[in-house]
Amino acid sequence: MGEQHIDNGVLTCIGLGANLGDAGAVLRAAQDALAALPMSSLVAVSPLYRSAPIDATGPDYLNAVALLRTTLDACVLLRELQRIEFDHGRERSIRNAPRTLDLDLLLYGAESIATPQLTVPHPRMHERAFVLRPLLDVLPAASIPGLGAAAGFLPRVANQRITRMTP
Ligand code: A4P
Ligand code: MG
Repeated sequence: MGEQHIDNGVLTCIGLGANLGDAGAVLRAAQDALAALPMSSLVAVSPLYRSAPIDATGPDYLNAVALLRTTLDACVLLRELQRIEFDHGRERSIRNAPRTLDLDLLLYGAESIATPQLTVPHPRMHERAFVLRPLLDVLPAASIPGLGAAAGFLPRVANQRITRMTP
């Protein structure tokens, strides 16, 4: 079961977002659910950030990024993330609709994946301060396959409103 220590496996980055209900409580519960995933260990979780909705409407989001080491393959991990979303009451409606919990698989080691269900790296991650800022907190040397150093994209998102909530 979860909370185990694993030394092998792939280092993955997961983006967490919520903008409905008690978003802080939802993100804390999501962290616990990630920590409980089988064949995985939660390495780090970034501070929480409050961010203005991008390509979306509704209240501000809370966002964070988790580092998870796992031996689950990427499509199994995606299904686990969708189960956690579902467990937290997400209603799938229109794309980019306000949601109680959104979990995106941002990076899966250095792999590039393109299947109908899964695109890794997440295709919009480098355009979004709410991904880049927490990602760089937990993994300053993060590299996006095909694009290069994540830190190199920060200047391009400097106009997006985002505030760190916790130290
Ligand atoms: N899918 C493909 N690749 C991936 C991946 N790497 N990670 C597929 C997760 N899912 C992936 O996702 C739709 C389908 O994408 C899934 O069935 C899966 O097979 P979804 O979560 O149901 O829909 P979505 O979240 O509305 O779409 P998506 O593409 O995740 O939206 P985005 O681009 O992530 O945008 N503004 C702020 N400030 N903070 C936010 O967190 N989030 C969004 C969501 C928009 N604006 C935001 C934020
Ligand atoms: Mg999503």
